[in-house]
Amino acid sequence: MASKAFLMAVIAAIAIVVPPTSAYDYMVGDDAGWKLGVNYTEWAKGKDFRVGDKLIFMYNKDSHNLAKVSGDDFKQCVASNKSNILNTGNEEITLAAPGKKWYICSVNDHCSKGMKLVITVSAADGPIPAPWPAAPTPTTSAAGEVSPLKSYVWILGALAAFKLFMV
Ligand SMILES: *[C@@H]1O[C@H](CO)[C@@H](O)[C@H](O)[C@H]1NC(C)=O
Ligand SMILES: *[C@@H]1O[C@H](CO)[C@@H](O)[C@H](O)[C@H]1NC(C)=O
Ligand SMILES: [Cu+2]
Repeated sequence: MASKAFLMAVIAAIAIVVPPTSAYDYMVGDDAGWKLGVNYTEWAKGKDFRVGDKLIFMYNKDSHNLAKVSGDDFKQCVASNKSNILNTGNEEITLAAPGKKWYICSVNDHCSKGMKLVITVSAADGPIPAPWPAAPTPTTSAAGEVSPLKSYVWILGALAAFKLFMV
């Protein structure tokens, strides 16, 4: 029973600590932005792209552009659909659907020199569904009354779990 109460306390603590998941903005290339000389495969490594997240491409628009391309175009480093070429110098692209996404700079041979990015987008994190779990029904004392001590112990457990979670 004690372990069940502890588990409930942990769940309660998680419900408090974990904020609703929110979309994340990725500055492509971090401080370097979108340019020659950055390894965007390395940059993308280990990142968990989700639907709703944003990719921000910052670049010198006189030297570069940004084209969303197909997997085939990506391999060949061409942007065959010219209407998918952007050139404002600051593109914010919201990842709208799961799957692979391919981006290149189609200026000269920049793509083959490394201005190319492929990412895999996963479904959005769902919101945390369960709010507060019901406190475990305190066992009644011999007198048939709820022991205030037991409620106190449960709160302490929740606080302890909270601290553990924060470490
Ligand atoms: C870029 O980084 C990836 C992953 O770390 C690596 O496999 C690849 O060889 C690098 N490319 C270049 C051109 O350095
Ligand atoms: C080119 O891209 C535009 C905009 O995304 C799209 O509407 C159009 O169908 C595409 N054309 C071809 C030939 O794929
Ligand atoms: Cu370029």
